[in-house]
Amino acid sequence: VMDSSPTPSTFDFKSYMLEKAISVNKALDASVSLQEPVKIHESMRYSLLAGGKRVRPLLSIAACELFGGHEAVAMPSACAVEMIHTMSLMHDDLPFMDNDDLRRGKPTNHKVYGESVAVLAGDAMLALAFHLVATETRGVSSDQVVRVIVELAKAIGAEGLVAGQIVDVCSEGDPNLGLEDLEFIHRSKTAALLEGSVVMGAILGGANDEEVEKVRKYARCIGLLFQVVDDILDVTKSSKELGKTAGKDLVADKTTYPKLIGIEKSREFSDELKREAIDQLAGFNSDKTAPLIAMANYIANRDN
Ligand code: GRG
Repeated sequence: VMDSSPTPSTFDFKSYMLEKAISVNKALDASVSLQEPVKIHESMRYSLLAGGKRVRPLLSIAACELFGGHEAVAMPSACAVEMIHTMSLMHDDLPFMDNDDLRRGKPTNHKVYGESVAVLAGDAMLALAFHLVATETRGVSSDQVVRVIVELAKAIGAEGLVAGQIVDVCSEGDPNLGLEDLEFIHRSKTAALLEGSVVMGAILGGANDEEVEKVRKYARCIGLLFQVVDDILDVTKSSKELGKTAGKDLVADKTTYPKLIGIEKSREFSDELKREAIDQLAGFNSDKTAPLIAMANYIANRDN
């Protein structure tokens, strides 16, 4: 049996991620069975179990464990945030949104099941996420469960994911898109659900209000960091791959951090965000902050 309270010096993030991803995948598999109507459940399972790094569930579990909660307490919420993430990708991939044929190395949901099924499977997954949190969360007060549901709703709706997507969609090709707009899109599209994931886990772990706000700030920083690094990789990858591939990111003239402030300033900004994220964890039990610190480093240093 592995010790679930790692110390920073001995902490092996890769094994931790792998171990958690396995239990998350098991729980996700169990959360959608192949029942009638088979078509919709098949489509849901196709995208939900197609792989993915499981960053959001891992954040929920790690935040819960930071405050002494057990993995099992956070598991329904961990599955819920992955369901929301997956359904947002399914909808984003549709022809009238981002129009992608491939996702997580496989044909996109609508390519396999058709557009109507992909829309409905996404809708069903959105509902299932809330159902799971409300019915399967054990060992905490109903007040905590309600607060978790509030966080999840906030992260998704017109002040979260949807806000980011609508501004992104409406500003496509706008040459006047500025730094503030770009930051709004990233904070809403990407950081909001990462924030929700961490905060939900913290609430379930028993964090008090002050502690919740600290990890919220941590999550906001790594959320924006995720996107700034993505933008930087876009440039470095594009220049490496130029000539080899005609990938759409190379063609599309989208606004990025390097385009607005240059690559050097973008790198400085990402260093700053990483530092600010890790600073938020300074007051907590250093045995237990290792996974969240490692996650910030992982997001900052990833190379694809
Ligand atoms: C949520 C109701 C509702 C509607 C969706 C379409 C839409 C509104 C939002 C799209 C948001 C979007 C595409 C955000 C990008 C998120 C992002 C950072 C994706 C990459 O995440 P990773 O790297 O991917 O964690 P894996 O595949 O590893 O899970």
